[in-house]
Amino acid sequence: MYRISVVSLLPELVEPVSRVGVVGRACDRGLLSIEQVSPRDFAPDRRRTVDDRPYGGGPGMVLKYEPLRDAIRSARSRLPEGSAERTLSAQGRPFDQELAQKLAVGPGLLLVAGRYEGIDERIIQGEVHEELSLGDFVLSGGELAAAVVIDAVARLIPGALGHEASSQEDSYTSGLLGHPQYTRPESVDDMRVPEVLVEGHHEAIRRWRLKQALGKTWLRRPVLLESRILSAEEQMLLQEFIEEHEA
Ligand code: 9D3
Repeated sequence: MYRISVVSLLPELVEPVSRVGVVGRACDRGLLSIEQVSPRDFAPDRRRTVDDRPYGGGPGMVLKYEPLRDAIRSARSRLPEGSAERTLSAQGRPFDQELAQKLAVGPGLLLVAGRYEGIDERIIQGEVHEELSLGDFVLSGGELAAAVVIDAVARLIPGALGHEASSQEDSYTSGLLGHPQYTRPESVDDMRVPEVLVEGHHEAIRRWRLKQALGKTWLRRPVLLESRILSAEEQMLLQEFIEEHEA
């Protein structure tokens, strides 16, 4: 069983992912367990203080060292040896599918979500060294980012997607944006499903989908194509797409 522990001040924000959908089912099937630990339960004072004013001044508050350290150590003590550990912060290295795949190897994952202006830097120095970000936009805290990481990792745990689907994309579409999808009806509001999909020739469909995936990636995320070696067939399909696009 893959074990995840989340240290955060707002477990209510993370919890829904562990109850529904792919992640919820993985928990129900006993493939995954998700535990929540709050630094508030480790604050020694009557008011259960977890934040304080930043040294050097400035707006907002900073998550205090000791309650966060103790919550992290408590969570760590109940995770398997060799579990990965990450904090979620706007200053982190960008999270991507390659890291999701590494984390999914297991045996467990400790996620620390910040709040307010951030966490005391000594937590990163002394406890959880690696920081992850979801990208260049500002969230109010790390909890939703932790939920995103849990979703991306959990669906890669063997068995989590059930028998019907595979998390291992076909190798030839990995690193590309998805191709367009259609379902019934064949015609609606004067828009038709592309004929090639209706005709049902598997090889023609495979080529059409690959061409659309390459073309959409070229249009929207050209950098993704730079780090990918294109086969002769892919180069030809992309060339066709570009010519049709420019026409
Ligand atoms: C507006 C405050 N910012 C000043 C430059 C710093 C800042 C502090 C705390 C920005 C964001 C946050 C809270 N964000 C996260 O904890 C976070 C996050 C994010 O904001 N964007 C993308 N990924 C992540 S992961 C955690």
